[in-house]
Parts: sequence; C-alpha cells; structure tokens
Amino acid sequence: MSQNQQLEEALARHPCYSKDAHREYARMHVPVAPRCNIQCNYCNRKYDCCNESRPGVTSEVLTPEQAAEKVLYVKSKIPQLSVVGIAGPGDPMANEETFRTLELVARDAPDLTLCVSTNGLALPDNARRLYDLGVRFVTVTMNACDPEVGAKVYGSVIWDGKVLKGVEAAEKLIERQTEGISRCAELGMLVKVNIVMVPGINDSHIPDLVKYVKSHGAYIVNILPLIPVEGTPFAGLRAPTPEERKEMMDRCSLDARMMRHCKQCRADAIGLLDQDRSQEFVHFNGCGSGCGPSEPIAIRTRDPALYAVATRDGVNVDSGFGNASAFKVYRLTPDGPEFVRDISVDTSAPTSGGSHREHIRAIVDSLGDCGNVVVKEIGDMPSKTLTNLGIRAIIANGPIPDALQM
Ligand code: CLF
Ligand code: SF4
Repeated sequence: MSQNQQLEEALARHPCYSKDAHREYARMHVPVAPRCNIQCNYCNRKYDCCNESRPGVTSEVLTPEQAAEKVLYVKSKIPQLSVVGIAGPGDPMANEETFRTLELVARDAPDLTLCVSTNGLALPDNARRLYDLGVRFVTVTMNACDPEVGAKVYGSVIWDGKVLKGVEAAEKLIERQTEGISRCAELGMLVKVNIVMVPGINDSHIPDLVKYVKSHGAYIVNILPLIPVEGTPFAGLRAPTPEERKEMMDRCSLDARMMRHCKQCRADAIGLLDQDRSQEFVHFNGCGSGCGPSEPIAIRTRDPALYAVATRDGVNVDSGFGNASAFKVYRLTPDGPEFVRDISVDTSAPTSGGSHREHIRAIVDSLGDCGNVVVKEIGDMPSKTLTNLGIRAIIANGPIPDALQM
C-alpha cells in the first residue's frame, strides 16, 4: 500500500478528523506529558491542558512504559480502538516522555494511528522527529495570529530560559506555531488547528486566523468554546453561546474544513468520542516491565508546577536524594518561584544496605504531590523509582533561585 493510501485509511478511521468515523472508532489518550512551556490565560495548571481537554478533571500521569502497557490492555478490551493520542496534561512537546511513549506504542501496536496535540511552541524542532516516529496527525492550538490579540490570551511563554510576556511572548509563540504548522504540513502530516473562542478577546479575529492557518497548511480547524476556569485570568469571562459558535464555524467553513463534533475530552480519555470509558481503566497501572497487566493500583496525581528542593541550609540545593533530610517545596509561576511548604524526612531508616529501598520509598512518599524534585545528585535506583512514579529529577547545585530558573 502506498503512503498516501495508508494515510487515507488512517484518516477514515480517525474519530476526530473524520466525522463518519467518530461513532465507529475509538481513541485513547495517554497522559504522559505533565509539564508546559507557556501559560494560557484560561488554564489552571491543577487541571489538564484545556487546549485539547475539558478542564476540571485531573489525570493521573503515566510513565511511557505504563502508557504503552495500558494501550495494549485497552486495545484488548476495546477492539474499535484506532488512535492513540497524547494531549497532556501539559504540552506534549515539552516532555521527553511523549517521544518515548510514541516509540513504544509504535513498536508494540503498529496498527494504531498516532496523534499529538500541542501549543506549538516546540513543534518546529520536533516535527521531523514526530514524523519519523510515525505520527501523521498533529493538532496545534493557536488562538491568534496577531500578537496584540495573542497578548490578551497568553500570560507568558518560556523561551530560551527566559519568561516572555505580553506582545513579545505572543510574537514568539505565533512565529513558532506558524513554522510548526508549515513544517508538519510539508512533511505530509495532517494538521488540525484548535482555536479557543473567547468572546471579547479573539472572536472577531477568528475568521482572519482561520484564513491564516489554512494558508500555512492546516488541514482542518476546530473552534472550541472557552470554558471559564476558577483561578485563571479568564475566570470571569463567558463562554460563547452554541449559536455564536455555530455562526462562527459556518462563516469560517467557507475558508477551511471545520470539525464540528469535538467533545473537549480529557487528557486520559478512552473510547468513542460520545462515550468516554476512561473511568473503567483509571486505576490500570501495569508494572512497566512489559509482562502484562498487574494488579490495578491508584496513581497519585502529581502537580507538574511543584518542585521539591533538597536543602539542609534552606538556601542552596545541597543534598543528594538518598541523604536528603529536608525539602523546600516551591510552585513555579510565570512571576518566579513561590514557596509552598517545608518537608522534613524521617532519617532514622538506614541510607544503605537492605533497608535502603524503604528509606528511598519514605523519601518518595514524603514528596506528596510534587511533580519534580531538585537534588545535588541521585542514584540509578531512586532515579528509576521517581521516573516510574511520574516525578522528574533535576540535578542542580548552589542557590535555590538559580536552580529553579528553568
Ligand atoms: Fe486526541 Fe485530539 Fe488526536 Fe483526537 S482528541 S489528540 S485529535 S485523538 Fe478529538 Fe477530543 Fe476534540 Fe481533541 S474530540 S478534544 S479533537
Ligand atoms: Fe495550560 Fe499549557 Fe495547555 Fe496552555 S498549553 S492550556 S498553559 S497546559
């Protein structure tokens, strides 16, 4: 079968890209990507990325190995499964775990179609990599092509180690999104552009935006309604009415193909678009060794914005993971790190010998919902344990503010 025929066949079985497929074929999201590189004004990081997900429900975070194993398990239970997507809970391109997951799923379930959804900031650098991993369906959420409008939608963009804000942030994001869309389209991938319609902010700009993304290679456009979320700058704004949204889609359908059956699903959604079955599988967590499903266990939700810093003097990152006696927890915000709490570790358990594993376990348990740990050094075993639990280990030294500048 030629590559074009393969793509057409995958398209006919993609429940989001093809309306006819959505009652017959199922998709599964694997939540392997907790970190994000921008801040949208409608997003509360406690929840899933709302560029492609319904906010208000947090997902568990899986390791790539757990995700690949879960895919095989779900595939055995839902024969209509045709697409595996990565859509959060943060931005897939800001998480190396995305690529490992795609690699594992492509290896273990080559008949499934791979799909990715991103804010686009890191897409240009990764388009070829995605293509080489077999991804042919990419969604970019783009809410403006005019930086003045974009500045109202995005609080900040982390670029080249700096936090950009306002028009400068929007300019950079738009430049990268445009390049990412073009590059994916040139490679032969089908690009869907999601636009979050925010009345009074970007609604009057949407027709121009649709023309813009179409001219850069978008295959289909999905106009999503804003869902105002507590604790965000857009909490007090209203969602567009169904009539306003329909009118916008009708108007824009003259310029681009419109998706009209989106369900704004969770980053761990599973099943037909109209019939989410994720709760049936929420506690599935294979052992990660590829030996098949193990006993279901609950996975603690980690907050990707929380950083536990190993420090004895309270000023510097000065302890290795295995001998840490105290951590300071910070939340990383666009305005810098905010202190959250202290953690003291019970150091009575031996740090070597047979009880070393329990000692490490005790430290891990004390980290609670932290998605990241910053330490001077870490051994192979604890590092693997953290990875399996969805906690990122960062090696750093010296003053805490310097270590948290990422
Ligand atoms: Fe997932 Fe998105 Fe792929 Fe579909 S969802 S990554 S393209 S497999 Fe689909 Fe869900 Fe709407 Fe997304 S209904 S939120 S459009
Ligand atoms: Fe939130 Fe990042 Fe997704 Fe924007 S791209 S909605 S900030 S997780």
